[in-house]
Amino acid sequence: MKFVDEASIRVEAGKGGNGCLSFRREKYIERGGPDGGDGGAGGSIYFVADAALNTLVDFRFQPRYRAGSGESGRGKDQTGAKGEDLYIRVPLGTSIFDDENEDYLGDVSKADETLLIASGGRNGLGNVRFKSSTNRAPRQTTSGEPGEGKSLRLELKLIADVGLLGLPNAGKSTLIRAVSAARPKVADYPFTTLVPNLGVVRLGDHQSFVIADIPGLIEGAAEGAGLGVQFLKHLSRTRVLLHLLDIAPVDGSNPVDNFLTIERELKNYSAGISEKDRWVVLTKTDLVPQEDVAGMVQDITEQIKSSEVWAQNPTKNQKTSFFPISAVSGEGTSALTAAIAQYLKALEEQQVDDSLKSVDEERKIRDEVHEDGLRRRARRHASRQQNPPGDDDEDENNLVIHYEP
Ligand SMILES: Nc1nc2c(ncn2[C@@H]2O[C@H](COP(=O)(O)OP(=O)(O)OP(=O)(O)O)[C@@H](O)[C@H]2O)c(=O)[nH]1
Ligand SMILES: [Mg+2]
Repeated sequence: MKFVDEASIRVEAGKGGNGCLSFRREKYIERGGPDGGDGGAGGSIYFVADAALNTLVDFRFQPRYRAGSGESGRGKDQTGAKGEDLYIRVPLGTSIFDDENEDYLGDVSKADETLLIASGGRNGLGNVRFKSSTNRAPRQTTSGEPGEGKSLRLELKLIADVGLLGLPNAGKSTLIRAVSAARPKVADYPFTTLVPNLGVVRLGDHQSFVIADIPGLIEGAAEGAGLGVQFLKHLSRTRVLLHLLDIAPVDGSNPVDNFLTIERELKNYSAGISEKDRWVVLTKTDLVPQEDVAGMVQDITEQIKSSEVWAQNPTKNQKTSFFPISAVSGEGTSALTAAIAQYLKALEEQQVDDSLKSVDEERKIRDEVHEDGLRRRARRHASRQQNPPGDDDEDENNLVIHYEP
C-alpha cells in the first residue's frame, strides 16, 4: 500500500514590462532622438526542494502563486526592473504534473535542486530600439508578454513518521481525527478500522508530520489473528510508535494487561518493530473523574515500568514516554504532537550527520514514486479519455490524500 499526498495549485509567472515611447528633450538639443527604454522581463516561478518539508499540506492553505511583473521602460533609455522570481519550496521527491493535460513536468529530488516551472513574460522593447537610418524618430514600441500560467498537480509519496498501535477501540482513529484532517470512521465496536489511514499533522507553516492509523491488534495477532498483523509492516518505516492504551476500558480489562498483550505480539511479530521507539499514550482521560487522572496515570506508568517487557524496551529511559490524553476534549493532544515534532526534528538533525545508509533507501523510494506517478498518470489519462470527467479511477493500492484548494 502506498500513500500519496496530492495538491492542486495554480502558478502565474510575471508579465513582461512594456517598452517606453519617449524622445530626448533637453535645452539646446533639438530633435534629441528616441530614448524610450525596454521593459523588464517578468519573474519566473521555480520549485526548489527543501529537505525540511515532508508533506504537501501547506499548499492546502495557499493554492495560488504569482511571480512579480517586470516594470515598464522609461525615458532616458532606462530599462524597467525585472519582475521578482518566485521560489516555491516543496518536499524532496515531489513530482509535478500539468493538471490540464496530465503531462509530467519533472520532479525535484536533491536538496536545493530547482526546477523552472513557469517562465516570466518577455519584456517589451522601447522606441530606441527601432531607430534606423531611414526612421530617426520611431514611435514604435512593443508590449511585454504575459507570463506562463499553469494549473499543476503536485504528488508526493508519503512515508508515515508516526504509527499508532493498540487494541481495537483504544481510540486510535479518534486521535488521528483530532490532530489531522484525516477522517477515518470511529465507532464503539472493535475493528472499525479495516485499512490504514494516514493523517498529516500540521503544526504551523513548514512543520508537519505524517501519522498512520492501522487496524487494532489483538492477542495472537503475530500468528495472524484479527486484522492488524498484515498492516504492521506499514509501520516498519515509521520513526516512533505510539501505543494507545484505554485508561478505563468499558470491558473492565486492566490497562496494564492490555499493554503487555500488545507488546508481546510486537515482539513475536518482528524484532525490528519491537525495537522501535515507542511511547505510551493513555487515552480517554475524560471518562474518569478529573481528580483521579493523575493517580491512575502514575499507577499504570509504575506497573508498566516494572514489567519485564518494559525492561527490554530500548526507549525505556525516555522521560517523555507517557502521555495522558483525551481526543474528545483535546486535553493533552497538543502536548503530544509538539513532543513528536520536536523528537522528529532532533532525529532529522542527527541524520544529517550519519545518513549515508538512508541515502540509497531514499533514492529507491523516490524512483518508486517517480515511476508510480507516471503509471498513475497514464492510467488516469486513459480513463479520462474513455469515461466522462468525474469518473476518476484511483489505483486501489494507492491511498490518496488530496487537499482540495
Ligand atoms: N470519551 C472518549 N471516548 C473516546 C476517546 N477516544 C475514543 N473514544 C471512543 O472510543 C471508541 C473507539 O474509538 P476508535 O477511535 O474508533 O478506536 P480505534 O482504536 O480506532 O478502534 P479500531 O479501529 O476498532 O481498532 C469510540 O466510541 C470513540 O468515540 C476519548 O478520548 N474520550
Ligand atoms: Mg480505528
